[in-house]
This record gives sequence, C-alpha cells and structure tokens, in this order.
Amino acid sequence: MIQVDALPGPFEFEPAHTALVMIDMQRDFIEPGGFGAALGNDVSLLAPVVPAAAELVALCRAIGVLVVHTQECHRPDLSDCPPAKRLRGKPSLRIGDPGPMGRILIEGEPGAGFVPELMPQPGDVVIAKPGKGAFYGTRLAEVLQDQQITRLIFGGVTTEVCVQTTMREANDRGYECLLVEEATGSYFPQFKAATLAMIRAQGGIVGWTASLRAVRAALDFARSGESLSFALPNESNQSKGA
Ligand code: C5J
Repeated sequence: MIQVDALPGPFEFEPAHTALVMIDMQRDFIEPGGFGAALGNDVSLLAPVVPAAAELVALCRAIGVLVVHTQECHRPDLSDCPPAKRLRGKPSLRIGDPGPMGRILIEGEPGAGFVPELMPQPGDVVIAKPGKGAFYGTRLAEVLQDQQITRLIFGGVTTEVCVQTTMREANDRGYECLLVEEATGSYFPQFKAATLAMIRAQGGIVGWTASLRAVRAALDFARSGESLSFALPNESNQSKGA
C-alpha cells in the first residue's frame, strides 16, 4: 500500500487497483487557436500544467498504475453534441467550426488531439467523451470494473469543469479519488483554488487533494522499501541458505 500525504488526510492506494485519469490534455484547451481560446480564455494559464501532468503520468506508469486519458470531442456529424452545448455563449468559433487546428473539438482533428507531452503510450486507455464528465456516454465504468480499479488519481484540465465533474461522477460510483494540484489547471485560478477546497472539505466530501511533490515522495518511499526488501533476505531465505 502506498500512502500519499494528502488533505484532508493520507490517501492510500495499491497500484494494481488504481488508475490515473488524465482529463482532456488536448490542444483545443491548451494551445492558442482552440476551443479554450475561442471562448475568450487566456490559454497560457494552462501551460504550467503540462510538465506536471506529464511527470504524474510517468510516475504512475512506472509503478504499474493504469493510465487513462480522456478526450472531449464529438463525431464529425455532431450527432453527439447537444445543440445546448454548441450554441451556448458567444465563442469566436463553435464546436465543429473550422479553426487553425482543424474543426473545433471534432474527433480526429489536430486540435482535439493530445499535446505532445501527454501522448498516450501502448497500454494506456483513451476515452473519447462527449460531455464534461468522463463516465457520461463512455465505456469508462466498464474499463475500470474489468481492471478491478477502486481508486482514482486525477489530473488534467480544466479543474472546475471536466476534472471536477468526472471526480464527482466517480465519487458517486464509489471510487476513492485524489486530485494532484500541480497536474490540474484552470483559466480561472480562483476557480481552481475553490475546487480544490470544495473537494477536500467536510472530511473529503468528494475526495483528497495532494501536491505532486507528495505523490513523488510517496512513490520514492515505496520504491526504497521495495529495494530494501530485495536487498535484505527474509527469514525463510536465510534459513534456506544456512
Ligand atoms: C471545458 C474541459 N472546459 N475539459 N472542458 O469545456 O474542462
């Protein structure tokens, strides 16, 4: 069992029963010319999330945690995009419109793809989702059940929209959830801070939050324990050798 120094208290997980859910690290949200920018947001605010999220993925992959990448996108005919979603607000480009990175939030278009640092690797799971929550209209629940996953670690963008929605969906489904602070971000820093506070309030009403440093330290500690048990023969080995 790995224990992370988290809030409101320690978060424990076994890698074999844990998945990292990395939410929507797509060019359309993180780079200029995409959906986030079309909504009038300063996308440069999300740049620091990229290296932190990439490190979290690498740390989790190294200890055998299943890595799941979600991708908010729609079919080219927009049949899975409710008009309410497409028509709301006054973005300079709507979902499905052609933009500098192809059609906005449409599957297979460059903008809907992942930023290079967060490209899925063999063995990872990719979940395309039409909504904000990653359980809605997807096979995520079945994937997690098949793999006997009980705990989820979260990162990705944006904190108060797709990350929080998915974490709440997961919480209602009985998953213990940890959100890693530096690996998530928002166009609105105050919304990120409020989301982190809401998640861990009331004894962890939605789940836990922890710094990336705390996750790194917990994994380093777990690895040092492994090398120690490898280096020190246990009693039965000693007696065999005697
Ligand atoms: C948004 C997301 N913000 N991935 N999507 O529309 O959070």
